[in-house]
Amino acid sequence: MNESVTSTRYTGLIKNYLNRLPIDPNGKIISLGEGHTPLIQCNNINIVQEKNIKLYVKFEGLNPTGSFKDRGMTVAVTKAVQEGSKAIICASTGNTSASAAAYASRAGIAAFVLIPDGKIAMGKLAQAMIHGAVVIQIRGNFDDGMRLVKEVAQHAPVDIVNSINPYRLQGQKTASFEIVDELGHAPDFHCLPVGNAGNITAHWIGYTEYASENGALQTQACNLCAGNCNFNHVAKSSSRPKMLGYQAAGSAPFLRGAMVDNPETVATAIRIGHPQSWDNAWCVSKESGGWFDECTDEEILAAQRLLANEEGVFCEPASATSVAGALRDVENGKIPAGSSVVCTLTGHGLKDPDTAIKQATSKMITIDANLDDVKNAILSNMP
Ligand code: AN7
Repeated sequence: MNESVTSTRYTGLIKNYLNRLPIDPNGKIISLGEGHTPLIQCNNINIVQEKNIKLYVKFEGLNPTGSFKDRGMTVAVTKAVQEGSKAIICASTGNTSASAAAYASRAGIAAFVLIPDGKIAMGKLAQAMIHGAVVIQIRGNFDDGMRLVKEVAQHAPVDIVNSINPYRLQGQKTASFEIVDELGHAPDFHCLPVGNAGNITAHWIGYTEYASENGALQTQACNLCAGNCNFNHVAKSSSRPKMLGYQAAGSAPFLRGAMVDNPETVATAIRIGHPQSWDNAWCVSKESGGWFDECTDEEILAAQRLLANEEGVFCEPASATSVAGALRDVENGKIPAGSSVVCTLTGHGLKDPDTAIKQATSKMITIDANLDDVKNAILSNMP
């Protein structure tokens, strides 16, 4: 066995960013190889070309369980296991439960997940069930579940792995590291869909950590060559982006300036009215010079279709909120021409096949099984 081959194998974000995470490297690390997701430049969207925008999507749907939650879960579950925990618990709109279930099974501990009855996408439910979590459906929404999880954790030996667990945010901050490592600098704008606002907080922690270490706006040349090599030097000239948080119009407490009691949206992942990181997110928005805005369900679904049709990227509806908002703000000039923009695509489109099929523009054609009919189907549908 060639040792140099095995030692460079990517084995997850804890190993990759060990010196930046509060994890004991000598203890057991629970990883599924999360992180290291592609940053895809969008080349085919008209308005982006017209305004000379560099638009990148960070496709977090390519994490092991199909969402960004895995970044936080590897750190939270590793920490829980190293401290002797035997069970974790979360409330979830779907993705956290899928991730918690997978990492708990990997760790050999129990997972309890509280989900809103009938309001999570089918793929996410399948994940929680196949990984052997105890799935507790509640007649209520995410916010009810979150309240109950906080209460029950005081009465039962379970560790909460929602983003109120600080280790979750520590893991999720690594997405910012990857972006800066890859681009060589922070983007001008970073756009995220916002639910509990844990992820926008985590990204800001990451950008700030890199920028403060290297001195924001200070250029630090590579000390091995003239600075034009292909290595990923850490934050050579990293400042920090303006952070833009987009919510679904029916679940937009940051826009209302107050909690929303009965949130609704087709983007069930962000059907959240009482964000857990309320204060953090306001600080991020103000400190970065960014803003919050909202997108209608129609805008969200249109952005999901656009990415799928024009760029070959299939994300779930909640994730498309970042692109829906970004494109609108490119159009109206709030994001100036020439800017570099990263949109986080938080989850994979396969999570929610029902919504995708319902709104897909290409229709199925059913024909008899003969050559003429197939030929006809092709010739009458050529572009
Ligand atoms: C695809 O799974 O809250 O603002 O319980 O699944 O950090 O909450 C999911 C959130 C965006 C919002 N996109 O992130 C859960 C849950 C997707 C998500 C968000 C979620 P935060």
